[in-house]
Amino acid sequence: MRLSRYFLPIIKETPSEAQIVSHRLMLRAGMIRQASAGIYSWLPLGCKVLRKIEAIVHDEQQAAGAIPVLMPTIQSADLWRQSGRYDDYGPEMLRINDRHDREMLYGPTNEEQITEIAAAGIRSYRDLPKTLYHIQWKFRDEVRPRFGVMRGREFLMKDAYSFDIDKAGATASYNRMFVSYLRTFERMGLKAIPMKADSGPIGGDMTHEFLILAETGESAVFLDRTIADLSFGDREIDWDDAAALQGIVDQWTNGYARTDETHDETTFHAEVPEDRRVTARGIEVGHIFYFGSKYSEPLNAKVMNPDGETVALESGSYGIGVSRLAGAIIEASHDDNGIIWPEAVAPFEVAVINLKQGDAEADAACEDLYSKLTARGFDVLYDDRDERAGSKFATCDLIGVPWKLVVGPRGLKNGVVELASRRTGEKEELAPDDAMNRLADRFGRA
Ligand code: P5A
Repeated sequence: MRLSRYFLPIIKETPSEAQIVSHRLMLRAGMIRQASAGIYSWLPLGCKVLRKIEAIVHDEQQAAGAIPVLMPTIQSADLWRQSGRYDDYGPEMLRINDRHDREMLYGPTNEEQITEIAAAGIRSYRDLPKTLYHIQWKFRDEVRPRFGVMRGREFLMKDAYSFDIDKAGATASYNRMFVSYLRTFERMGLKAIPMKADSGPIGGDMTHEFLILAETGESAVFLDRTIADLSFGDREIDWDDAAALQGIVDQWTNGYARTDETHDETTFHAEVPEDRRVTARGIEVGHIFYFGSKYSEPLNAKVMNPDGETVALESGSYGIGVSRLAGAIIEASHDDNGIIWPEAVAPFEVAVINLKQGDAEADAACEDLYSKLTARGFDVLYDDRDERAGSKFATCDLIGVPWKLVVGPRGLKNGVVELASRRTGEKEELAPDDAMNRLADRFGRA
């Protein structure tokens, strides 16, 4: 993308309405624009990040065996009456009447909708297990929408739903999602720690929240440092090996890690030696639930088991805050100059910065780098504007591009360009081809 042709409405002054750094930076970097309280338009830069986050989520969901679907945002109130949640949900639910005065609602979640689909389409235990998911907008009329996309009213969620014949099967499905979340967040450059949580309006008795530690997080968290130090790495996974999956889940859940809703100070002190006790704040980026037949029973999602008995499906649901993640990643990764995107979700992977636009040699070298990097599969931002170098650097740092290739007449005389890392600030002078190869090695795009 040539910056001269892009739409990047950067704001110079710090927006006064934004209380936390991610909200300030998303507004300043021209990623989002508020449409009304808790509702945002995603401008090109923000939209690109959202799509990259979604792509990782899709990839990891499908790797774990979940099947993509797409359910509507508007749902019928009748379904929610059957589950009993129409009244339970309270004022957070946006209720709508259509022209025939039929009661509808803008979905805050989709347990009822998917259970109706399962009831119609799953006939026997032979059709199981199944996990279906989608990435779709939700609406919750939050009392205090705040912190930009972190607590919005309209927000993008990945929600998956599993269906099994019995509790053992449902536990295996739960564990599969648990492990898939460890991989998903790590791929985004995040450390998300699973914690014992409260199930709230979704229900059920087994539930974990995945939180990333950040001072601005809305939840107080209490954990054993050993859990924060775990990482998934590049272990091989056999998604059909229930025992192996259970082993991984145990590794993450055997130690103390709880949110304020389930925290118990006495147990915390008894289980965790003082030097390993961490009390911090966290941002909830995912939440998974096992709730058995809470929805399948009232919505009549029942099938025959191998013994010929009719039983209600065993279910769980699994959420990821896709739009919240854009803000959460910034909370976890920024400095005084702006955002520092992890490479996996960066809107642009490398910026080509022309120090002297209009200089024939510099222009030609930049064009060459831009087209070759693009051809090698890179997402490149070419700053071809007629601006001061300082202003180009400031923009590039604000929007968080992980790598800069700085091209100017002086370097070109010596046959070099400068490759600079946004994260470490390290700079290196290299021949243009070597700089491109260095990037290709790093991104695995040889
Ligand atoms: C799980 C999937 C559910 O709704 N039903 C379907 C279950 N869980 S949840 O915890 O309520 O939400 C899942 C994730 O969505 C994000 N989230 C939000 N993001 C932005 N603004 C909000 N107002 C908001 N509410 C929830 C969180 O990341 C949460 O973990």
